[in-house]
Amino acid sequence: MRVTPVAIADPPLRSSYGLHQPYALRNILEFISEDGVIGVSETYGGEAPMNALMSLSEQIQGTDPYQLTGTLASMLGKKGTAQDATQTHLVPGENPVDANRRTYAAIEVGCLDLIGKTVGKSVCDLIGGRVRDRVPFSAYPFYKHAGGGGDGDDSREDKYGECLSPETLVGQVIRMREEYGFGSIKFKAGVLHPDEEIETIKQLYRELGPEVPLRIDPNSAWTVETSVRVAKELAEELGRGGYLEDPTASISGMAEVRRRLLAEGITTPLATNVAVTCFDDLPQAIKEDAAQIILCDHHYWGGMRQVQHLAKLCQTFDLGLSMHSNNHLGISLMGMAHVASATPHLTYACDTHYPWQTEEDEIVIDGRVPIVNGCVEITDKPGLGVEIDYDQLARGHERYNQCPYRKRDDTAEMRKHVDPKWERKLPRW
Ligand code: GKR
Ligand code: MG
Repeated sequence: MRVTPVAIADPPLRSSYGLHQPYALRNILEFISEDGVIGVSETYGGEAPMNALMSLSEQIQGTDPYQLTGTLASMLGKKGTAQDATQTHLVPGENPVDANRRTYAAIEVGCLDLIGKTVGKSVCDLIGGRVRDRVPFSAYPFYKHAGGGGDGDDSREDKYGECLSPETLVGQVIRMREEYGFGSIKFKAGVLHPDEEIETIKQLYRELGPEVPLRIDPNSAWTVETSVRVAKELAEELGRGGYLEDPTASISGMAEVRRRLLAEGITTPLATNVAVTCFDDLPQAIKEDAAQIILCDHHYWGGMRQVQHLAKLCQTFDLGLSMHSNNHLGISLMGMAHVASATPHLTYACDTHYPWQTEEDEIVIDGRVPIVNGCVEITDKPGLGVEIDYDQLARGHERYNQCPYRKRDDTAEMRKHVDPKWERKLPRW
């Protein structure tokens, strides 16, 4: 097993976590078989995930990738239920509760790619078979400061400019749709006053019409009161196949929002990747009707097959399923697309940060994975269908060595560039 940390330019995007650093971090894994076949995988970046993977290196040497579930399954067993350790107060990828599941997932995907490349089959066909050849993704607009990411001589073009108002956010979405053809929109909120964010959704709705589903995700920045108010004001706009994502913190907070909305006749579904992050969270969430859509992510739910188990549970309990994302490159995008392709009960387009990254940072041969008409196509290529471009990987690693970042810290970045006293306050409004 080889693990290579890379840094990829990332624009100054805002969320309730703060501000994105000029580089997002990823770890790229390679699993090399005795026959010299290489399976690849991509996961959260920086030092801690890399060390966690490297600590298993000896255990993995000589392991049969077909037996991986048995060999390393104990990593999935660790339970975590402490409320203060959920995703609410931590950036994704920094949650101790799912650390083992993240490590396991990265290994599982690499082994599946290795097996697929060895037997000449696509990963989606190894995990049950594709139910769709084109996987739909949604646009993921963010409020942002000016700049395209990267630092100094390594700065990237700023395609979208500063977007800190409803009008500029709408402009960003129009450009993204022109370039990628996205059929639905997930808007990252929790940054400006809720009235501005309501206005942003209203303007998007006016611009795009009722055929384009809209979602809004403030990452728990609102009180129950504000969440209810926003949902009421946006009942029409979010009600057309969209959803309200993690408006407030915790399973019980979400449940309270749901109760109050239903009492007022508002049925906009609530989605979550913050209040519910693992199987242990499901019993309470289902019992309290806290979320009607679960946002899966193979990177932290413990891999592709765990996502398929989650999908089955969602179907059983009449919950929708969609997919969450963090900054990523093409290997992760293909991982997401393959598991989505082999998951019948996926009821909404997945979200992806991919448009925020650039060709210059992509590490797969032939460059960026195309998103056409909002979809990623699953071909018949073996494994995940991508191979590493080693010159590009070396550049990404060099960038990692040169940049000062070793973990994601949106608060520190916010203090550096926007407000030296900034705190992540939940709820803020
Ligand atoms: O990239 O700032 C961000 C997002 O807020 C990300 O960290 C979240 O994980 O995409 C996310 C979500 O909550 O849906
Ligand atoms: Mg979210």
